[in-house]
Amino acid sequence: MRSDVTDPVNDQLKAELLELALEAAHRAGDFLRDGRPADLGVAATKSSAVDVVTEMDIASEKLITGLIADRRPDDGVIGEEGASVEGTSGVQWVIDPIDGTVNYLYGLPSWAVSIAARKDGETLVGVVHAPLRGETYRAVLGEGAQVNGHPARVRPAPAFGLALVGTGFGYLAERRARQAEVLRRLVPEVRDIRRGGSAAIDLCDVATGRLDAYYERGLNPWDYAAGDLIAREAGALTGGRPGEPLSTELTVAAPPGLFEPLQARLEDLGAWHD
Ligand code: LIP
Repeated sequence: MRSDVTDPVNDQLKAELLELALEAAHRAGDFLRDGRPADLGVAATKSSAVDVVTEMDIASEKLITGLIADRRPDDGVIGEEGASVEGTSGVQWVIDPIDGTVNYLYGLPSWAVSIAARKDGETLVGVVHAPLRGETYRAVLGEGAQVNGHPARVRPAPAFGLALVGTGFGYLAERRARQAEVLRRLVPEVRDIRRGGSAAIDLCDVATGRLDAYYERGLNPWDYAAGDLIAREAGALTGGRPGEPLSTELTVAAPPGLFEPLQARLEDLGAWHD
């Protein structure tokens, strides 16, 4: 169904999914903000010694998935900390209970709860809640993007050399070395680089014009699912390599006019491979 065609059933579903995503994100965000232990430590590691999980990541995902199971028991779920439910409704929730975990561990403010709902593989609803920013970003497919209830729009594309570009680095040292090499070539060609530590927030910063562009290799669906929709509904183009959708291989987001040259330059620099 084209997103610009009115479909009362789909509209009702999108409204229900948005309401649940907002409630879950705010409840998890309040828990994470107010309940962060002063002595928070690393509960476990994943792909490397610096790919960390805290007790709060696990508890946040449990809170979110419990609410979804209670309200929509037939939906599927995937979450960064292991949530995996097949579901039968065709709706799948994609959850990052803390995007920016290392920031959260260190007490830095740039972290968020990221929740997306997909139907038959298409993202219908995305919510990114950043408690320490006091901001909640949301989008519904075909209905625009908002930050704290106000319309979110990308900044008009600047010349390539005036672009403020966000990026990030993976948890494996070999990949970080390769990403630094790409960055070494790119940084003299743009205004400047920002590395915030949360892909979801970086994508929302593109959506609100706080970044001109963002790219990163190695993200997982839970990192980008909600922020991708928010950025697109705010006027950005998103993708991976030329002609490809965004993926773990490469995520690129920017307004038209900047997206194309940045995507081409990243292709030239081999930003899509280790
Ligand atoms: C993080 C991403 C960030 C990336 C980090 C990490 P996490 O997700 O949001 O953009 O650079 O390496 O993957 O692990 O905090 O959910």
